[in-house]
Amino acid sequence: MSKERLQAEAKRVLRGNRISDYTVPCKALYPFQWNWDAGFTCLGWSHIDIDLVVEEYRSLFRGQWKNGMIPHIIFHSKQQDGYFPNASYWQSGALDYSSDEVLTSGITQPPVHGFILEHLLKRHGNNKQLMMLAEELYPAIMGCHNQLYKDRDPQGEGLVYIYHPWESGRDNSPVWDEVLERIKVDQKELPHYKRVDNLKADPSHRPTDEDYMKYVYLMEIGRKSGYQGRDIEYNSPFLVQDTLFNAMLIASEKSLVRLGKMLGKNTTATQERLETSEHTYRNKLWNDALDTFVCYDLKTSRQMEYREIGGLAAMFAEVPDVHQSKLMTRSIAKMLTERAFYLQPSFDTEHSYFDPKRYWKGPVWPQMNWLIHHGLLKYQYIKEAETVKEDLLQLVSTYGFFEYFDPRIDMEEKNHRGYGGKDFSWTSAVILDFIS
Ligand code: 9WN
Repeated sequence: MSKERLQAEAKRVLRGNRISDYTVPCKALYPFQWNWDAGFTCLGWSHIDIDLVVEEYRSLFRGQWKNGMIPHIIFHSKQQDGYFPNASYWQSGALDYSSDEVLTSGITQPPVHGFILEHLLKRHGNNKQLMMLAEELYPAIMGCHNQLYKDRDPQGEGLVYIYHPWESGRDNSPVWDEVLERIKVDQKELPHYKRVDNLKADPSHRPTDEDYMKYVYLMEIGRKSGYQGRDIEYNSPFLVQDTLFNAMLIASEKSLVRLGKMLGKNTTATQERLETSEHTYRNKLWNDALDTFVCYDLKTSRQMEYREIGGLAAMFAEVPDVHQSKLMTRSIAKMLTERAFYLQPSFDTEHSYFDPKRYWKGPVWPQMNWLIHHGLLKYQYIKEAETVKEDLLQLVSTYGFFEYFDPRIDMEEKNHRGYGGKDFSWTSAVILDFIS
């Protein structure tokens, strides 16, 4: 497909997913506004009409809680029968620190908005409307970061925890398996629920029923604790310092410092907090045997030793020192040269848990590879960054705007390698950002 055609198709997909003043990730599968999806989606809208970026962000921040949290789903639509878990399951509307304006879920997602805003400003030459948006959102994004550090960093280390796999953005990555295995739960102890995700996408690609039951169990812990505070720390068996989540937070904090300076704000406290975060991330999460950053299980006080896409995202936040970045890029470059796989798959392709079709257990995700591309550029790995970008353009132009893709270059079913939701917003958005 020519670049012009690809661009036109990407715009068609985005417009098709727009519902009044917000965008759904994919109509069939995810019919509301998702937190980090909205950020990536704005990358695409910015190449169509800046007004739509402003609207998208205003819709998202209507869902921000008074305590600062930006929930992972904003339920703008009242029609919720086709989705589980919907707003009546989360029951967060009654909390006096949730949003007064719109119903939401009770957990969050990787905090991408600081760096997305800065990227948009750079991309569009400090466009006046975007500057005004940055000024408007700066306190709200700062409020979100403040809440994370206050509520989720009990030892004041500069790393925040997540307490649900959905907060990581990589829902059923094999990284979470060992924690999930420790959870013993009987379906009868949980409120009645019925999954719908596996009716709308190929169930063999989706999380198993057993895993899903544990997701519901962890949601229950959040619900019973009002989704905040020390109860979660005591009661949740899942308490993880996630590589991706913290990398996104650090990258957004760095952007807030630079934006803050442009907007005439005092950035001293943020800079100090950043120093601690970077130092802890670089030391506590680095794994010498794997040459990458790994997540940390706060319940067992152990690293979770897997090579996967979350650790690589640290480059986007410019956390690795030069030595670490060399070691990390060596494995990225090896993979790109051997050409057995497209771009960066979500999980270690040599590990027995690697599954090229099942959700976050191996496939290639477009928005993750946008992060990898920019991470490589930040360390001057220009050739590798270009390969990642060209691979993504090729995958999407050949197979369509899917949620995620089979990473194997050599596979039998060559005509079909796009999985999950079709006509996906962040896929079209990162394509637009790459080629516009
Ligand atoms: C649960 C919307 C979201 C993404 C996540 C992705 C998937 C939902 C699900 O879809 O999560 O939030 O049902 O699996 O894992 O990263 O934000 O696109």
